[in-house]
Amino acid sequence: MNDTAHFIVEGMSCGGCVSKLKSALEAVPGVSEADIVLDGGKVTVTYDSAVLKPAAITDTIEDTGFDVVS
Ligand SMILES: [Cu+2]
Repeated sequence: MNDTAHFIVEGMSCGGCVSKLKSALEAVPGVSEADIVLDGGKVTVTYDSAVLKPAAITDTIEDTGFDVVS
């Protein structure tokens, strides 16, 4: 079932960071879409909760080099 998770992420400074994180998130099995707003570091991820836990999304964000604030 599709679920949506919201994160505030620090460390993105330009469009390159946004596309890097978007591609990393959308490459995770179970993630269907990642919407990222650079201003404020707002990240919204649509994912299948039967496949993936939100903690795995947090790990992906941190592994890509950014900090999850909340
Ligand atoms: Cu950048």
